[in-house]
Amino acid sequence: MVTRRNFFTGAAALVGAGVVSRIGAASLPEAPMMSSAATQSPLMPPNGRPYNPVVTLNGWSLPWRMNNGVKEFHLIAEPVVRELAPGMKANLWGYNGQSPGPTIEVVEGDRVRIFVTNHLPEHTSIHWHGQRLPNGMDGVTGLTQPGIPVGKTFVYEFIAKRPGTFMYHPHADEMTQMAMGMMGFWVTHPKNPAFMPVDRDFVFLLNNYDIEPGSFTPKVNTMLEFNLFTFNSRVFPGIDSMNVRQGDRVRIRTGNLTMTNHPIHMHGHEFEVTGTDGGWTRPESRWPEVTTDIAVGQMRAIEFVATDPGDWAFHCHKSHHTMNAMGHSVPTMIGADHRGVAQKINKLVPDYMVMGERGMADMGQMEMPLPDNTLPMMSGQGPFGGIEMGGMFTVVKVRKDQKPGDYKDPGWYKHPVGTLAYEWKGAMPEAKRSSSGGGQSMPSVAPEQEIEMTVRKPTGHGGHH
Ligand SMILES: [Cu+2]
Repeated sequence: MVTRRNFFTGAAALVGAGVVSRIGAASLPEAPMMSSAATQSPLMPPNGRPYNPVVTLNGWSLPWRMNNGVKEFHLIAEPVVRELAPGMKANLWGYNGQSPGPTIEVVEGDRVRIFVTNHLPEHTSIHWHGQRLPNGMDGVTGLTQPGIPVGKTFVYEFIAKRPGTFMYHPHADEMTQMAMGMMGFWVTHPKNPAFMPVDRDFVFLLNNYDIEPGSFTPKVNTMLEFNLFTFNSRVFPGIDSMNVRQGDRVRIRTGNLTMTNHPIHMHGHEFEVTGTDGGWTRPESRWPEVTTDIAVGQMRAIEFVATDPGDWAFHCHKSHHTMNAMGHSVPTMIGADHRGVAQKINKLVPDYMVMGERGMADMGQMEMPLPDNTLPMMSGQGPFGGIEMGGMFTVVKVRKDQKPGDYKDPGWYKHPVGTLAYEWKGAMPEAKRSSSGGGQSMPSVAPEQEIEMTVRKPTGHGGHH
């Protein structure tokens, strides 16, 4: 899926010759491009010091070249089309063909040189979030450098001093550029590969978009009312599962570049926060959790031993963040009796559908026609029916027979006999209810009673109610 773009045939005329000669390179390193949004196999280091590579969820790691002992990377900031899930594409800005950009993996002590070519319609820069580096390499437009002009290439060079978990993003017109998806992951591996070893090491970024159903480009001025909450610019059911072998020690690293915090929750296992963007946590500072809240701008590395086979949900615990674009502004109808009402409304609004009188679950298979480029609010089929989730949701699949180094989806879990919730088919005991006289029970309303209600045709988006 990686294609290579030769700079002497493509954008050579755009490259500032002065920049290249200043660092003495004969040419720019080639810039590999990615055409797929699928999770790519880990990039085994072909040269340099050895390390245990990470796996980027629905992403990839950027190949490099060695030039006199310096690891050279080439990022191209450019408009991209990102598939958010099958059925929905978005016009985003990113790097080397995708958004987020590729993960950069280096080893503690590496001298790193990153060429950044700007193919966006406005200036940009890259800030290397969390890194120890010379101040002039910090990438803050106006403060430590001028913005990289359209068509130009800048060079960042520093020694990756501290091992750990980092990210990169522009520090130039940030509101627009981050709302459009400009971001990427960075891992500096320890020079001793035996330091805090794990069997699987997954990375991804949390991001959010406001894309009107039927349109393709995020609204960049949105401050709070986002309608798509993503892991690495994918929404469920478009997010790959994280597939591990029973007994594996698993690390999952996440960074938050949305506009709100996300309590990330894992089923079936306890984990510990072993690292932040500030470094590894001291072992005596850790405690067990099943949910960890990640604030805006923070990164967290969590670790657990995958002891229990199964398909374990892994998701943000804010319930609106496990929904997709449609439906956030549908009025609540639970408990309202619609009989007769829909027919009356249909005379005025022919395509009106009554939704939600028994809850919202049937919206997973909502039959209201969707605009062309959007997703139902809750979807994804599991072995037992609709999963009724969207957004920031995926599954950690723990399997006895998942081979080391194999990241392929093993399919749905087959539950051993006697380990599955089942329907009770025996006699039902008489329910004992306390009689009224105090308490907060709601008076019941007979269906034939008049209920006054206002009805609004659901719109795609327009705020929460
Ligand atoms: Cu969330």
